[in-house]
Amino acid sequence: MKLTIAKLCLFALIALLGLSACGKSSNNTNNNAPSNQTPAAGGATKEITVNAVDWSYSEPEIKANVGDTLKITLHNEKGVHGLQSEDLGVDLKDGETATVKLDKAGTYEFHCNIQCGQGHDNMVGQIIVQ
Ligand SMILES: [Cu+2]
Repeated sequence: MKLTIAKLCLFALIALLGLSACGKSSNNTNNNAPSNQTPAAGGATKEITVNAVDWSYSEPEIKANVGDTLKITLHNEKGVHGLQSEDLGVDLKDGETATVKLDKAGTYEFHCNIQCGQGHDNMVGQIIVQ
């Protein structure tokens, strides 16, 4: 007797799982349609070398799209400078490259983080992600 009840329960369980599996697969078909209509923007890899002199950057404004990957290299042309963006987790010294995935739209400031003299505070720029 106990065995029969257990078998019935098992059968009911299998039937329920089967039904829910069918429900899920039909939902997936519906969900795929709208996502195909809105392809993600960006996705390109952008390579930029920023040349630093006393006291400015050659690329004070860098523009990119959401979803892009930015490869940013710092090259010191004159003086000793750094390039840091806390928001993007970038901290470069001369000759270094950082690779950043730009997931969120926004304006990200960067600045020199090596005390380089009287124009140090002018060494700022921004990365604009649209
Ligand atoms: Cu500086």
